[in-house]
Amino acid sequence: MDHSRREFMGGAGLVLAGATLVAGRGMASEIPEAVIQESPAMQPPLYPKTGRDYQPVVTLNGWTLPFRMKDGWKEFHLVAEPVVREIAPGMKAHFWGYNGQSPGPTIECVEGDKLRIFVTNKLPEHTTIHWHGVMLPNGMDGVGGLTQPHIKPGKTFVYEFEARRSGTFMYHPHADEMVQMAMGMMGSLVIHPADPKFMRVDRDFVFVMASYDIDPGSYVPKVMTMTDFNLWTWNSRVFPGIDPLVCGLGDRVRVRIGNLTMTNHPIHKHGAPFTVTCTDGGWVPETARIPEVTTDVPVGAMRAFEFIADEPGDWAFHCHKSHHTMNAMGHEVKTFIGVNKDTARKVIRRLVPDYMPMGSAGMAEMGEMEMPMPDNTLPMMTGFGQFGPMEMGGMFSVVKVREGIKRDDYKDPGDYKHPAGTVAYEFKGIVTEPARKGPPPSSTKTKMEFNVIKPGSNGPAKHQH
Ligand SMILES: [Cu+2]
Repeated sequence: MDHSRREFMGGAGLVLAGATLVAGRGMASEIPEAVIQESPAMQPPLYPKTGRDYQPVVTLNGWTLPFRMKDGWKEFHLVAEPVVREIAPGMKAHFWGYNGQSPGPTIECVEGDKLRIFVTNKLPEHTTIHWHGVMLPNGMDGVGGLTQPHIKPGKTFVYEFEARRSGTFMYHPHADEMVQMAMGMMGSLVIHPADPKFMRVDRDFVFVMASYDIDPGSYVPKVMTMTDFNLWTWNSRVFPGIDPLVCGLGDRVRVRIGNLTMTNHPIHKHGAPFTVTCTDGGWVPETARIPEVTTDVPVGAMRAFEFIADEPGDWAFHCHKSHHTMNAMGHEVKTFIGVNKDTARKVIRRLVPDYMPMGSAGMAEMGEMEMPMPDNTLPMMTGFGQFGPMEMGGMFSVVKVREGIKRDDYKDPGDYKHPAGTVAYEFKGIVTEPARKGPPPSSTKTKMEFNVIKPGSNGPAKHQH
């Protein structure tokens, strides 16, 4: 590998000539075909037809890049290019990505594989690819200016390295990095263990977390946003556009998560606890693993956790920062809890004629009604379950555990059919007033001026202070 690498990196921009040197074949076959994916639908796991055995991953709303074997090398072709990504039905974003989508396709290989990854730049500016967390020769690390010349628009570079260490990794540009990542350029890289039996699971899901700032009604992310993002995505999708994680009862399941947002995400799963088995640095020794229901994924980190899907149901799975399970429009909405809507409407409509005050009894009404919205905008709180509005958005999905799901079946099995007597229900008896010292807070006279609207009372509050 060392001498061929020297040939490849011998001259800036001469990588294609290098490829010819090694292969000695016609140009037509020098570069593997760049497979393009136009659909945001989850593609079935790609079982290896050649090379060593592994349990392939499933990329939420994504796909695995096919490779070809050539003279002992696994060859891939990534194309950095402008793409259109459906964030959820009803909203598309104009991103930069790889091979037709953002994030780019997942790259899968096995510990010990020799990888040759061709990267063609079809962006209007230069780029590179950094293989985040992967141990490789320094000159393959993809840091523009530091370890390689930038890949200019129209050029193709070649990265070559041996997959030395199994685990979950990511790839992203290390060139105009803030802009290119704000535009959606990233992907997952999974190196499977050399021993196909080591840590093998029945289902292995992977996604990267990314945040975007897209104004309601627009299509292109604001690339200079540093912290105040308004779309919190898994594989550049938000709820209800994120695939459910479909599991057969009793399956051993792994979920691999990479974080390329600018903040941490406490990832929480309802139902069976899980154990983080792999971090950025490698597999966690068994004695160091702790059972959890929430694990924090720091910025720039990868975590893989495992659980046994031993309880059927529709188990919520989400980031526990509650503003990360909402879509855009949340920031400008003021708090109206306790405000008299009629008074507020009259006052504000003098300035904004079609103003509609909301949220005087909480924001749940937003989950139920269809508000007029700009084109290409998702409701802040949305999604319907079998019992009503779910009032979610952003980083939210559902782990769907069912009996009798076939091995490679990832189709949404629909709503969970709860056994009789196992769903929370309304109490129909007589409810006594809670025992407390003194009158309830809503009827307490205070010096502060405010109107309280009691639940169920329409119009002006009865108590005017
Ligand atoms: Cu979060």
